[in-house]
Amino acid sequence: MPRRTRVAIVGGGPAGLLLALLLYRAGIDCVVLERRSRDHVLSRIRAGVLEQGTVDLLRLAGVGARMDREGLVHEGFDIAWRGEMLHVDLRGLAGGKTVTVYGQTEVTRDLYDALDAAGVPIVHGAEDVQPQDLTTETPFVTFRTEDGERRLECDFVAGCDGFHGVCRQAIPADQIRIFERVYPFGWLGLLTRMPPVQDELIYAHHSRGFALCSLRSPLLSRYYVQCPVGDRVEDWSDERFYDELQARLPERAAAQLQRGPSIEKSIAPLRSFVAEPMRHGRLFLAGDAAHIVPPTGAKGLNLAVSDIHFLSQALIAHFKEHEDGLLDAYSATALARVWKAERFSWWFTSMMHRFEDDGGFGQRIQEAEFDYLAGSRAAQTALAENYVGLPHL
Ligand code: FAS
Ligand code: PHB
Repeated sequence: MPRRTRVAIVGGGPAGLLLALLLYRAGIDCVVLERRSRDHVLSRIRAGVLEQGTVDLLRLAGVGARMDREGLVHEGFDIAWRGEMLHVDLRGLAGGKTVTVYGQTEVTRDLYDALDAAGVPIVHGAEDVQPQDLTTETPFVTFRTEDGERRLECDFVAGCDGFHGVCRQAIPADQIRIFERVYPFGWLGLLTRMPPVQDELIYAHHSRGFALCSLRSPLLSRYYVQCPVGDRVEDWSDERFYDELQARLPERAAAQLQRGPSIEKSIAPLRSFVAEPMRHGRLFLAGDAAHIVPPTGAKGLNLAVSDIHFLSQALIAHFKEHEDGLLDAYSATALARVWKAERFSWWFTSMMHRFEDDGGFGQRIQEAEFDYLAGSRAAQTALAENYVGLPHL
């Protein structure tokens, strides 16, 4: 592990790993500092839907081969409401664009494999990482491994350490502004080695709560049900989960459900969150370290990738062309796209979930949202173009 590098990347999730690979491809040294073990990082089950822009960037980074072989191109999805199914024709409505179903775990695995092959230093088990002297020309990062205290000198620090990371916390409170909305429910997710209800995703609105039928492959299904925010995984047996999922799906879809033992089950809280700006001196935030969206719009991972698209271009311009215009514009550029995805994720979440305290007015507004969507090509086009991902620029 070198004592000095160009970019110290804190966090070995998709954002940090993709940045490391893009910088390596541009001949720029970097080091990834990851708190957890690789097995732990790869044991997480998270996002499942990749926007076209994400697919394109992963190919550009040289990690698209397995995704192209195993990923499932989806041309549309269904919205279930009052027992009906509204098909959203992504390809037809969003100018031929589609999404690819390929799990974040697989994206992360592909990135790790490519970085190992490239010999990019990745430190797992990096404890007590502390970015320091961020507003000077000589920032550095201290951390601890089993070999003892370490110090990494660098030109820049990329804060890719997720919502619970340390990089955002390293910004003085009077230099950062937080925007947040916490939803009064969570998503209970279940993974099972069974064929899915159908080959396209189903987003279901129901008086009992939201449900989502997704997949990772034709023999690996991923399901979610909205659950009370205080619930624990141990409160939900597989049987209770499947009973609730079936109760929230239209009969035709429910009849297709094949119940299998859960191989993963977890509850994710839902929030909308943005930290502004995404830069402090020589620290640049990217991905969940800077923003969180409710997973309804399948934007979290894709936003992390678009941040890295902007940040990698800016860092390459700095080191290769001695140009800092992109670096100086990074926060504003990234936030412009982040807020559009925050809006879409909030809107789709507000429409599809059961809000107990909304009273009659909130439920009537949800009904009107769906009726307008079902009757308007313009409304469906707006939904489709946001779902496939707005242009990076
Ligand atoms: P990540 O959180 O993935 O990675 C950050 C990395 O930094 C982690 O490996 C962490 O161990 C490490 N780290 C943290 N603190 C550190 C420290 N102090 N020092 C060193 N390393 C540190 N998005 C969707 O689109 N669809 C979904 O269904 C979906 N489900 C999700 C479920 C859960 C439980 C969570 C938490 C997120 C989910 N997301 C989903 C969003 C998710 O996919 C994120 O958007 C994505 O992981 C963002 O990637 P990163 O920004 O790299 O952050
Ligand atoms: C998933 O497959 O995990 C998934 C798909 C679509 C979403 C959220 C999660 O909106």
